[in-house]
Amino acid sequence: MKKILVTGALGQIGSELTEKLRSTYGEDNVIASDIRRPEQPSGIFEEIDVTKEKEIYEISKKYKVDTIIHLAALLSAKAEAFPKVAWEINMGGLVNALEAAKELDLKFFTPSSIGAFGPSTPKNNTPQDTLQRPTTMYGVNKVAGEILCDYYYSRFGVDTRGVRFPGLISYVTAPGGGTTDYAVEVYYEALRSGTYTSYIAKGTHMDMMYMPDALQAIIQLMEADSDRLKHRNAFNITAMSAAPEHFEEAIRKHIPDFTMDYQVDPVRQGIAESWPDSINADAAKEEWDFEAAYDMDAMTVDMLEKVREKIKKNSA
Ligand code: VAH
Repeated sequence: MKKILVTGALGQIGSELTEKLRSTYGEDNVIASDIRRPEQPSGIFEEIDVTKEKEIYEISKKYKVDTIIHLAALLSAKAEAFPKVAWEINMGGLVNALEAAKELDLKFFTPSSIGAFGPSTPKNNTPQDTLQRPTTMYGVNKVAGEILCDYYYSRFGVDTRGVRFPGLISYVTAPGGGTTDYAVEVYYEALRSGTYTSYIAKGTHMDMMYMPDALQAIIQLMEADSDRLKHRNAFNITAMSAAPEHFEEAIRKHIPDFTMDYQVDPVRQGIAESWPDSINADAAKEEWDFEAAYDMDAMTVDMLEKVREKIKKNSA
């Protein structure tokens, strides 16, 4: 990768990935884009509506990028609330991005998710290759997206690559409209009020990962030797399988009086229960040497420190 266009650059992943890519590949080699211009863009920024057919193509051509990292999407809970809008953005946007990559011969990354699995998928140690019959619009978008990216690889030779992200925990930009957002909120509330009411029930396991590992995974996969890849779209990756009480336990090691209670949101609980409890990530290790660096305790130390700083600066 030398010159990269990031769509969805203002989102939870995009905001941190853009900075990481700029420090890795050079400030002027990363073009950030999103549906709206931020007040103070931190570098080259272009407004792109990914549902408009030619906008990704035009900007990719204007800056002569060699890679598109396509992150613009609605997450699971918002997609369940607005399924048709989700289809237009998540699938319409993806086709437009893939067409630009095909026309301009660009490398291509877009994330899938553990949401690409459904209730009939093996729940524990979910295999890389298995039954995928998701029961959410987000999951339908993700599994369709995986197959579409494989099609653009096999039919048109586009170098498409992707990972199935678990729930991502970060402190820079809050996630919006996800099922796993509780795993971010809990750190803020632990520091602000000392208590958190989880909308996901005790004992509900989902795979999770700290954002630094997610960013490393994207760069490592995109730089991996293409000949080693037996899979492309998309690799299972994970750092931990966790339920709300595991966050409570880890936070209590630093804030002993922290308490968690539960007020389950049936919609997001239903989505969570349709996903795996734990996934098998052997293929990512075997084919491009990926291993997460942060476990629950290491993530919690860093998250509490960073969120404390944000609250102190009153920017949280
Ligand atoms: C969501 N954070 O909750 C996303 C992610 C696995 C979860 O796809 O929708």
